[in-house]
Amino acid sequence: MNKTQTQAVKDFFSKNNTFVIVQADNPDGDSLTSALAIGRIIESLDKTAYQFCSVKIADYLSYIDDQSTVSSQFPPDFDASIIVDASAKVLFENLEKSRKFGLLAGKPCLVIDHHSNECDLEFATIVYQKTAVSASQLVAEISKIIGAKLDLTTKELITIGILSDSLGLVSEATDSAAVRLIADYIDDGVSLAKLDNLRRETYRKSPEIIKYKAKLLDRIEYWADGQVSTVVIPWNEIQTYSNEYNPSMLVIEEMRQAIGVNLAVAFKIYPDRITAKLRSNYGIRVCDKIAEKFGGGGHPYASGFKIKGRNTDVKELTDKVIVEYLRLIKDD
Ligand SMILES: [Mn+2]
Repeated sequence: MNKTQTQAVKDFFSKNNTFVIVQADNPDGDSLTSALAIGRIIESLDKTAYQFCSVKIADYLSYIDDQSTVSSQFPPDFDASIIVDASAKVLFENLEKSRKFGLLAGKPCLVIDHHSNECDLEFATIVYQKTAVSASQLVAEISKIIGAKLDLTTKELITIGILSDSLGLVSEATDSAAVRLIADYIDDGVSLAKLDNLRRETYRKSPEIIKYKAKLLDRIEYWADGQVSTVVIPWNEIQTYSNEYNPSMLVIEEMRQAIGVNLAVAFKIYPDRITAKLRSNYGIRVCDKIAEKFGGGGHPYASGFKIKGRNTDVKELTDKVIVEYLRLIKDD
């Protein structure tokens, strides 16, 4: 951040009074906590923050405080918008479809993101995009820039966001700044044990979901001499189970754990699209590159993409992903 950008961030918060905070169509823990944290910061400045997300926040995030403020209705009026944890247009399809992009376009818009893609939201007026393990960490940086004081709940939210995107401070993108920030927050009263306990409570699954997990595990397939594992989740299962638990998240970590596996991919088949979630093991930095090849994005060890249309054959898609994977590890 150079001086001009820092000043632009300060002006953005001082000159506007009513903000809409926007999450992408696939909100995760970090997206939710960064949105809620920046919302609380705005309110601490005696200004108004509306929370918008086009989809319902998943049940597995229900332990995160404050989320009842997130609405799928766009506020009638606002001065400026803030987009958190995303900067790629493809992640805002619902917003685009409902023509809400037009409402954002005429006004100042701050993007806060830690993904590696270049921001293609052409209406963004300030792009605060940096390498960091989570967007929540960048929210903490912004609070420093504008001199806002954070209360305990806001610090807890930021901590949850960092822990969630860094998989508990062990992902490769976890830097000392993230650890230091959390250390400071612990001094200020944040309890990691309390936050982890809350998270674990909501991770408990119903017996039906455990049974379904067994089915998914049974359907895992192995390719490329066991280096790539895939699972396919059809639409009827998405409909039945998604509300309680994201089917891919139910098995993808276990898929990655199998001996010999470098890359795990979970495909979900929707009526009008196929989505893929990718996870790779330490040292196999391929996920972002594979996802980008198919129009998606993410991080070296975790990414996703989406293919629109009804006619994509998942087996053909699997083959293409494997070809790309083999090409990338050969290049390495
Ligand atoms: Mn994130």
